[in-house]
Amino acid sequence: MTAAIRHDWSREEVEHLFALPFNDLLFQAQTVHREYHDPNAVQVSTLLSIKTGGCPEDCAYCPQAARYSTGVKAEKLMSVEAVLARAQAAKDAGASRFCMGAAWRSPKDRDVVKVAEIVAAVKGLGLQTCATLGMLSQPQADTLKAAGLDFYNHNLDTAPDYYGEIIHTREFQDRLDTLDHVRQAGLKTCCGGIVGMGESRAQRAGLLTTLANLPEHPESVPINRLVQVAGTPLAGTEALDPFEFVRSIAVARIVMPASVVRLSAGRESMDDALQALCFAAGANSIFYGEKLLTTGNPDVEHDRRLFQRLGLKPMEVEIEPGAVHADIVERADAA
Ligand code: SAM
Ligand code: DTB
Ligand code: SF4
Repeated sequence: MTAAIRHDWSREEVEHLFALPFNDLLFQAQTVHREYHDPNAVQVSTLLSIKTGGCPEDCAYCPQAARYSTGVKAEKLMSVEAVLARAQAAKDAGASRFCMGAAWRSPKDRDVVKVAEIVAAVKGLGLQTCATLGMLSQPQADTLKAAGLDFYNHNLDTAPDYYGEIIHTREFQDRLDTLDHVRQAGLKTCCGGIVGMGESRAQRAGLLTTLANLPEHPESVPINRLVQVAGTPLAGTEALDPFEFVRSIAVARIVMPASVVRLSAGRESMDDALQALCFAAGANSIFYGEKLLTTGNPDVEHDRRLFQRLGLKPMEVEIEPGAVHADIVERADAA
């Protein structure tokens, strides 16, 4: 019987999944994975920080918050031409989605106009587009959709009852509101969180329960393992047991069967065996390319070799046509 798409998970049920013997949990996750996905296909996204650092927020994990001394220099929004060159390189290297991140609490309307131009141009290269720009109003989400944006990434980050330990400059409800605007605009959602921030297992279950009980499961669910960056309040947090990370992936797979679950930040410090376990637990997406936003990621040669050794192939994705304006195409040609 195919696993149902449910939105009524209780935290106790999800905690029970976390507590299963490891092999039983992986078997269940792998079974669900095969019902909904090709188990050997992995979606490949490349990230680019299009506006780095200087962020007014206080997210305790983040190297881009202006208030922490992390060595990240604040930069202005990149030009369309500069972003296009990076997007083309990502496409040439084999990525099917290009994800653009900006260190904003929320963009100004004039920023959204500029990002919309960037999105339309990247879309014109024949890539899926994703942006993560902070909180969005409904009209801002609508503008990005009209420009050809496919996905918007906005994470819940952690369980509602741990959120106050991590971020004080905006509320959990603000995140739910942005996700609502994104869905209303007809964008696909990319929404997940971070584990290894000192939360309890029950709180990891709380994060995944909240994600699974959203009005619609996010199409893409990034599970990040905290990248500890010196200067952030979370630097020095006790490292999460690697098997607990695999369990988090497996539980995400089980509670959101049709979603693409991304083995997201943190891969640089994982060996190949741990990553293979994550794929076996139901992860079917990665960030590909030497850099995430400001921190490192495995190099592409290593990932190609890993795919080869595991018999994995890049997931074929549908690129929906975008609204491409002639002047943007001209710029792309010139870049
Ligand atoms: N400023 C926007 C926002 O916060 O919504 C967009 C960019 S922000 C860097 C995107 C996401 O990256 C965060 O929500 C968080 O989940 C993830 N992230 C940031 N720093 C991280 C770290 N050190 N380790 C793991 N994930 C991290
Ligand atoms: C997500 O869930 N993880 C990505 C992406 N969405 C934007 C970001 C990871 C950032 C890791 C820290 C850095 O490189 O700055
Ligand atoms: Fe700013 Fe986003 Fe980093 Fe929070 S996660 S400090 S909002 S860039």
